[in-house]
Amino acid sequence: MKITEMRTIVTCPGRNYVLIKIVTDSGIHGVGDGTLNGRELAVAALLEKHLAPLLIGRDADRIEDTWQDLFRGTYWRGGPVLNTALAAVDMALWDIKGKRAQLPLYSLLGGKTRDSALCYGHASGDSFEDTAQHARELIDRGYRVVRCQTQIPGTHGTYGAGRGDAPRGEQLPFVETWEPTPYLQTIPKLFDFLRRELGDQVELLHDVHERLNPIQAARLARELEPYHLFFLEDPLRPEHKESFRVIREHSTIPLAMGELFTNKWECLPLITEQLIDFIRCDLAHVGGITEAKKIATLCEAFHIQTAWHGPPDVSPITHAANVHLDLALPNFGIQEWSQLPDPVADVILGGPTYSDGCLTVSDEPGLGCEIDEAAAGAYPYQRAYLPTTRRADGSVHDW
Ligand code: KDG
Ligand code: MG
Repeated sequence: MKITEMRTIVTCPGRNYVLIKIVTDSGIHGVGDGTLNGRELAVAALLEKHLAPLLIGRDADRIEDTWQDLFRGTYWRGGPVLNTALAAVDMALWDIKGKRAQLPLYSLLGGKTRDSALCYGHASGDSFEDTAQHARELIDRGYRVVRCQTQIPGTHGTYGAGRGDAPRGEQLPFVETWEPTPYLQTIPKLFDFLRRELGDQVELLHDVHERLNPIQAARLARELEPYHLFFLEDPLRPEHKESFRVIREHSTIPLAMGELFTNKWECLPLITEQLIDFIRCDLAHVGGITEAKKIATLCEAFHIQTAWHGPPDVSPITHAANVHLDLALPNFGIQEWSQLPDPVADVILGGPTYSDGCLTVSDEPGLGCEIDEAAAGAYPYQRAYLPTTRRADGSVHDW
């Protein structure tokens, strides 16, 4: 079964998405997601100008060989742009394989190890009460695990605090301000408040979004211990892998990390030294299903569970790939789940279904998603940047 065409579709049904369709001479086609938030067109150009010509005439069945060739064979390797494009191709080839076999992806991955995937939603607020109220709304809708973020007094824009999406700069990035001291003072008080308001039955977690240095992260982890978080997410920058030891030395809080990693080698020291408890790679940025499955297997050997990144800035195709893996993997932990803007369903058909705190996918062959290209054309790309962050003295900080 030879690849005859790869089409790249850039669309904005409320969010910018870079999608692909790989077409074969048998008439079967596959869909993939190559969305990299704020740098969408770099991936689109790579797919269209550089990768499409390399794919024409290839055997669509040879996923691993194609992965190795696009990762290593092209010499320039790794990083979010190259590996997001690779992920799109990888997903589309798995979709084709599933359609050819007439089997859903989870079945090709070894079959279900569970009937549904536990997921968590995001509660945000400008105050502790707002965050608690949002968490209550999610709990009422069946969520058993809730990520909680709140606005930090004295700062301007705080990651995850606003309801809905982060402010998106269309001309230039929106600049947030940030200081670690008020953050470190606020977050333990938030969880103290939330436990008193919400009780002990609901699982809570928090995303630091790589904003602390090692000793600050260790302090936060220790101070959050009484509130028994499901996990503390991304406490440190991805460059600081060895520094996770500092947090481990001071706390037993479960740690999650990985949405900025782009391949298995970047994850390795955290896995082999058991410095984390959950791996949170993004399937769309790590080279797709092929690489994520290998990362999960490495993690299984070190008693680490998966918690694949599931933000609103990747399309339902990646969310579907996440859940297919979740259903098949023995060491699945939890799945992040985000509500997508309504028009997304006009463009991408299929994707996971939420019910009672868990996600499932259909038994359709492959990923179970389709792209309506005519509908996509009605939602043209709109430039949008992620915010950036500066300290009170004007210096750059991690967003
Ligand atoms: O584009 C950036 C987002 O994907 C990221 O900020 C979301 O941290 C995130 C999360 O945990 O969902
Ligand atoms: Mg995160």
